[in-house]
Amino acid sequence: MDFLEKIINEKKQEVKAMSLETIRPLRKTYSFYQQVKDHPEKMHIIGEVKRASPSKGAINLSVNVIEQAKAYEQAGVTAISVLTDEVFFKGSIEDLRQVTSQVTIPVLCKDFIIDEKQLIRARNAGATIILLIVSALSKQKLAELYKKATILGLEVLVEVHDEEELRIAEALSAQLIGINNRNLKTFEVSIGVSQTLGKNQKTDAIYISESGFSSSEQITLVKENYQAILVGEGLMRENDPKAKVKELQV
Ligand code: IGP
Repeated sequence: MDFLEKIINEKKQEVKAMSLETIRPLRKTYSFYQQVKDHPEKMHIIGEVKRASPSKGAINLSVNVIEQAKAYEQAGVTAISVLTDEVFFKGSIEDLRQVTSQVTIPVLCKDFIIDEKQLIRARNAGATIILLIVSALSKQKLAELYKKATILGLEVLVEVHDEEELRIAEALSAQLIGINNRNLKTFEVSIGVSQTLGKNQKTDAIYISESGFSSSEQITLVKENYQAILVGEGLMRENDPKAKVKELQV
Protein backbone atom coordinates (compact mmCIF):
# COMPACT_ATOMS: atom_id res chain seq x y z
CA MET A 1 0.00 0.00 0.00
CA ASP A 2 1.47 3.43 -0.90
CA PHE A 3 1.28 6.44 1.44
CA LEU A 4 -1.67 8.01 -0.31
CA GLU A 5 -3.70 4.80 -0.03
CA LYS A 6 -2.83 4.61 3.66
CA ILE A 7 -4.00 8.18 4.23
CA ILE A 8 -7.22 7.65 2.29
CA ASN A 9 -8.04 4.49 4.24
CA GLU A 10 -7.66 6.42 7.49
CA LYS A 11 -9.76 9.28 6.07
CA LYS A 12 -12.61 6.91 5.26
CA GLN A 13 -12.78 5.89 8.92
CA GLU A 14 -12.69 9.53 10.08
CA VAL A 15 -15.43 10.56 7.71
CA LYS A 16 -17.67 7.72 8.89
CA ALA A 17 -17.46 9.06 12.43
CA MET A 18 -17.86 12.70 11.36
CA SER A 19 -21.23 14.34 11.86
CA LEU A 20 -22.93 16.23 9.06
CA GLU A 21 -22.87 19.85 10.26
CA THR A 22 -25.58 22.30 9.39
CA ILE A 23 -24.32 25.07 7.17
CA ARG A 24 -23.56 28.14 9.22
CA PRO A 25 -23.15 31.58 7.67
CA LEU A 26 -19.65 32.09 6.39
CA ARG A 27 -17.32 34.89 7.46
CA LYS A 28 -16.91 37.45 4.75
CA THR A 29 -15.70 35.62 1.67
CA TYR A 30 -12.47 36.45 -0.12
CA SER A 31 -11.66 35.29 -3.64
CA PHE A 32 -8.15 34.06 -4.28
CA TYR A 33 -8.95 33.74 -7.98
CA GLN A 34 -9.96 37.40 -8.19
CA GLN A 35 -6.93 38.59 -6.22
CA VAL A 36 -4.60 36.84 -8.64
CA LYS A 37 -6.45 38.01 -11.76
CA ASP A 38 -6.41 41.57 -10.42
CA HIS A 39 -2.64 41.43 -9.90
CA PRO A 40 -1.24 39.41 -12.83
CA GLU A 41 2.20 41.00 -12.59
CA LYS A 42 2.93 39.38 -9.25
CA MET A 43 4.13 35.92 -8.24
CA HIS A 44 1.57 35.14 -5.54
CA ILE A 45 2.53 33.23 -2.43
CA ILE A 46 0.32 30.88 -0.42
CA GLY A 47 1.89 30.39 3.00
CA GLU A 48 1.08 27.11 4.71
CA VAL A 49 0.64 26.31 8.39
CA LYS A 50 2.15 22.81 8.62
CA ARG A 51 3.18 21.33 11.97
CA ALA A 52 4.40 17.98 10.67
CA SER A 53 4.23 15.68 7.66
CA PRO A 54 4.48 11.95 7.09
CA SER A 55 7.68 12.40 5.09
CA LYS A 56 9.47 14.84 7.42
CA GLY A 57 7.97 14.05 10.83
CA ALA A 58 7.83 17.05 13.18
CA ILE A 59 8.46 20.37 11.42
CA ASN A 60 7.18 22.88 13.99
CA LEU A 61 4.76 21.05 16.29
CA SER A 62 4.23 23.76 18.89
CA VAL A 63 3.83 26.68 16.48
CA ASN A 64 1.41 29.43 17.49
CA VAL A 65 -0.81 29.17 14.43
CA ILE A 66 -2.31 32.63 14.85
CA GLU A 67 1.09 34.33 15.06
CA GLN A 68 2.33 32.30 12.11
CA ALA A 69 -0.69 33.17 9.97
CA LYS A 70 -0.52 36.85 10.91
CA ALA A 71 3.16 36.95 10.00
CA TYR A 72 2.27 35.55 6.57
CA GLU A 73 -0.53 38.07 6.13
CA GLN A 74 1.63 41.03 7.18
CA ALA A 75 4.37 39.91 4.79
CA GLY A 76 1.87 40.07 1.94
CA VAL A 77 0.91 36.48 1.07
CA THR A 78 -2.23 36.26 -1.08
CA ALA A 79 -3.67 33.30 0.85
CA ILE A 80 -2.93 31.00 3.77
CA SER A 81 -3.17 27.20 3.71
CA VAL A 82 -3.88 25.31 6.94
CA LEU A 83 -3.33 21.56 7.26
CA THR A 84 -6.31 20.10 9.09
CA ASP A 85 -5.36 16.41 8.94
CA GLU A 86 -4.64 15.19 12.49
CA VAL A 87 -3.19 11.72 12.08
CA PHE A 88 -0.47 12.37 9.49
CA PHE A 89 0.08 16.14 9.64
CA LYS A 90 -0.76 16.94 13.29
CA GLY A 91 -3.10 19.75 12.25
CA SER A 92 -6.75 20.23 13.18
CA ILE A 93 -9.97 21.91 12.20
CA GLU A 94 -9.39 24.06 15.28
CA ASP A 95 -6.12 25.34 13.74
CA LEU A 96 -8.15 26.36 10.69
CA ARG A 97 -10.79 28.09 12.83
CA GLN A 98 -8.13 30.01 14.74
CA VAL A 99 -6.51 31.25 11.55
CA THR A 100 -9.72 32.27 9.78
CA SER A 101 -10.88 34.17 12.86
CA GLN A 102 -7.76 36.34 12.75
CA VAL A 103 -6.96 37.10 9.11
CA THR A 104 -8.79 38.88 6.30
CA ILE A 105 -7.43 37.01 3.27
CA PRO A 106 -8.44 33.72 1.56
CA VAL A 107 -7.73 30.54 3.52
CA LEU A 108 -7.31 27.04 2.08
CA CYS A 109 -8.40 23.98 4.05
CA LYS A 110 -5.61 21.50 3.29
CA ASP A 111 -6.85 17.97 3.78
CA PHE A 112 -7.69 14.79 1.91
CA ILE A 113 -11.29 15.47 1.03
CA ILE A 114 -13.39 12.48 0.01
CA ASP A 115 -16.83 13.43 1.33
CA GLU A 116 -19.27 16.33 1.39
CA LYS A 117 -19.22 16.38 5.21
CA GLN A 118 -15.65 17.62 5.06
CA LEU A 119 -16.66 20.43 2.68
CA ILE A 120 -19.28 21.75 5.06
CA ARG A 121 -16.96 21.41 8.04
CA ALA A 122 -14.27 23.41 6.18
CA ARG A 123 -16.72 26.11 5.18
CA ASN A 124 -18.11 26.40 8.70
CA ALA A 125 -14.55 26.78 9.98
CA GLY A 126 -14.11 29.78 7.67
CA ALA A 127 -12.18 28.24 4.78
CA THR A 128 -12.73 29.93 1.41
CA ILE A 129 -10.81 27.36 -0.66
CA ILE A 130 -10.73 23.57 -0.43
CA LEU A 131 -8.36 21.06 -1.96
CA LEU A 132 -9.35 18.15 -4.20
CA ILE A 133 -6.55 15.74 -5.11
CA VAL A 134 -7.08 14.08 -8.48
CA SER A 135 -5.10 10.94 -7.58
CA ALA A 136 -7.18 10.41 -4.44
CA LEU A 137 -10.59 10.44 -6.14
CA SER A 138 -12.45 8.74 -8.96
CA LYS A 139 -13.31 11.08 -11.83
CA GLN A 140 -16.95 10.90 -10.85
CA LYS A 141 -16.32 11.69 -7.17
CA LEU A 142 -13.99 14.52 -8.14
CA ALA A 143 -16.65 16.11 -10.36
CA GLU A 144 -19.34 15.63 -7.69
CA LEU A 145 -17.27 17.19 -4.88
CA TYR A 146 -16.13 20.02 -7.18
CA LYS A 147 -19.74 20.89 -7.92
CA LYS A 148 -20.86 20.65 -4.29
CA ALA A 149 -17.99 22.84 -3.11
CA THR A 150 -18.85 25.46 -5.71
CA ILE A 151 -22.49 25.46 -4.62
CA LEU A 152 -21.28 26.02 -1.05
CA GLY A 153 -19.44 29.13 -2.27
CA LEU A 154 -15.99 27.59 -1.91
CA GLU A 155 -13.16 27.95 -4.40
CA VAL A 156 -11.56 24.66 -5.34
CA LEU A 157 -7.87 23.96 -5.81
CA VAL A 158 -7.56 20.85 -7.96
CA GLU A 159 -4.22 19.16 -7.37
CA VAL A 160 -2.34 17.12 -9.98
CA HIS A 161 1.07 15.53 -10.33
CA ASP A 162 1.32 14.36 -13.95
CA GLU A 163 0.01 15.19 -17.39
CA GLU A 164 -2.92 12.78 -17.31
CA GLU A 165 -4.16 14.30 -14.06
CA LEU A 166 -3.61 17.79 -15.45
CA ARG A 167 -5.92 17.00 -18.37
CA ILE A 168 -8.56 15.76 -15.89
CA ALA A 169 -8.36 19.04 -13.94
CA GLU A 170 -8.59 21.09 -17.12
CA ALA A 171 -11.54 19.04 -18.38
CA LEU A 172 -13.36 19.99 -15.16
CA SER A 173 -12.75 23.65 -16.05
CA ALA A 174 -10.99 24.01 -12.72
CA GLN A 175 -10.07 27.65 -12.09
CA LEU A 176 -7.29 26.86 -9.63
CA ILE A 177 -4.92 24.05 -10.60
CA GLY A 178 -2.10 23.00 -8.28
CA ILE A 179 0.89 21.12 -9.64
CA ASN A 180 2.32 19.25 -6.69
CA ASN A 181 6.07 18.82 -6.99
CA ARG A 182 5.77 16.08 -4.39
CA ASN A 183 4.59 12.63 -5.42
CA LEU A 184 2.08 11.74 -2.70
CA LYS A 185 2.70 8.04 -3.24
CA THR A 186 6.47 8.14 -2.67
CA PHE A 187 6.99 11.68 -1.22
CA GLU A 188 9.71 12.34 -3.77
CA VAL A 189 9.98 16.09 -4.55
CA SER A 190 11.17 17.71 -7.77
CA ILE A 191 10.49 21.22 -9.04
CA GLY A 192 11.12 19.69 -12.46
CA VAL A 193 7.54 18.36 -12.26
CA SER A 194 6.22 21.94 -12.42
CA GLN A 195 8.71 22.89 -15.11
CA THR A 196 7.62 20.00 -17.35
CA LEU A 197 3.91 20.50 -16.82
CA GLY A 198 4.33 24.26 -17.12
CA LYS A 199 4.87 23.83 -20.85
CA ASN A 200 1.66 21.88 -21.08
CA GLN A 201 -0.96 24.20 -19.68
CA LYS A 202 -4.03 24.45 -21.87
CA THR A 203 -6.48 26.75 -20.08
CA ASP A 204 -6.54 30.22 -18.51
CA ALA A 205 -6.83 28.73 -15.03
CA ILE A 206 -4.52 29.97 -12.30
CA TYR A 207 -1.66 27.49 -12.07
CA ILE A 208 0.00 27.07 -8.69
CA SER A 209 3.29 25.26 -8.14
CA GLU A 210 3.29 23.44 -4.79
CA SER A 211 5.96 21.95 -2.51
CA GLY A 212 9.71 21.98 -2.15
CA PHE A 213 10.37 25.74 -2.20
CA SER A 214 12.85 27.33 0.19
CA SER A 215 14.72 29.88 -1.95
CA SER A 216 13.89 32.61 -4.43
CA GLU A 217 16.17 30.95 -7.02
CA GLN A 218 13.85 27.95 -7.05
CA ILE A 219 10.84 30.20 -7.53
CA THR A 220 12.47 31.88 -10.50
CA LEU A 221 12.49 28.44 -12.19
CA VAL A 222 8.68 28.34 -12.33
CA LYS A 223 7.93 32.05 -12.63
CA GLU A 224 7.21 32.00 -16.34
CA ASN A 225 4.31 29.54 -16.28
CA TYR A 226 2.86 29.87 -12.79
CA GLN A 227 0.94 32.64 -11.10
CA ALA A 228 1.45 31.37 -7.56
CA ILE A 229 3.48 29.06 -5.36
CA LEU A 230 2.55 27.22 -2.18
CA VAL A 231 5.18 27.03 0.55
CA GLY A 232 4.97 25.05 3.79
CA GLU A 233 8.12 23.68 5.36
CA GLY A 234 10.30 26.47 3.92
CA LEU A 235 8.36 28.96 6.08
CA MET A 236 7.58 26.75 9.09
CA ARG A 237 11.23 26.14 9.95
CA GLU A 238 12.04 29.88 10.09
CA ASN A 239 12.27 31.94 13.28
CA ASP A 240 11.13 34.97 11.31
CA PRO A 241 8.50 33.75 8.82
CA LYS A 242 7.62 37.31 7.84
CA ALA A 243 11.16 38.00 6.67
CA LYS A 244 11.24 34.65 4.86
CA VAL A 245 8.05 35.42 2.90
CA LYS A 246 9.60 38.72 1.84
CA GLU A 247 12.78 36.95 0.79
CA LEU A 248 10.72 34.62 -1.44
CA GLN A 249 8.95 37.45 -3.25
CA VAL A 250 10.35 37.46 -6.80
C1 IGP B 1 3.70 22.45 0.97
P1 IGP B 1 6.30 22.09 1.35
O1 IGP B 1 7.29 21.18 0.69
O2 IGP B 1 6.52 23.53 1.04
O3 IGP B 1 6.19 21.85 2.83
O4 IGP B 1 4.87 21.68 0.72
C2 IGP B 1 2.47 21.81 0.33
O5 IGP B 1 2.61 21.86 -1.05
C3 IGP B 1 2.26 20.39 0.81
O6 IGP B 1 2.03 20.46 2.18
C4 IGP B 1 1.09 19.67 0.13
C5 IGP B 1 0.15 18.78 0.72
C6 IGP B 1 -0.71 18.38 -0.33
C7 IGP B 1 -0.06 18.31 2.01
C8 IGP B 1 0.76 19.73 -1.19
N1 IGP B 1 -0.30 18.97 -1.46
C9 IGP B 1 -1.80 17.52 -0.10
C10 IGP B 1 -1.13 17.45 2.22
C11 IGP B 1 -2.00 17.10 1.18
